[in-house]
Formats: sequence, C-alpha cells, structure tokens
Amino acid sequence: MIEFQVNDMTCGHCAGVITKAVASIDAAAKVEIDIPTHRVRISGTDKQQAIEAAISDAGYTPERIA
Ligand SMILES: [Cu+2]
Repeated sequence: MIEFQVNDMTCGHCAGVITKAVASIDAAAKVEIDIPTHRVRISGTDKQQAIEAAISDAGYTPERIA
C-alpha cells in the first residue's frame, strides 16, 4: 500500500487523470481517492516508483505519506 498527499488534485477531473495515470502503469492496481483531503491510496501493485512518476508526469505533485 502506498499513500500520497496530492494537494493540487482538487476535483473529479484531477482524480480521473490520476486514476488513468496509475492504470497506465499497472492496470491491476487499486486506487482510492479522497478529493476533500487530497489523498490517493494505491494498493495491489509493487510499481510504486513508476506510479509516482506517472502522477508527476500527469501534472500533479504527489507527496509520499505512507
Ligand atoms: Cu481538477
């Protein structure tokens, strides 16, 4: 399980972009997003590094919190 604080994720559009970015790295990864707290929790994958990079490449700023 990895968890990011993504403060520039502010709406459903952002959440959709991030969900797609994660799926592009590992389609089996489970993504849970809470927009009000800007948290993104990802489980079921061991590609943490690549997923973090993909979220950055999508234009967001993931801060690893777990
Ligand atoms: Cu947005």
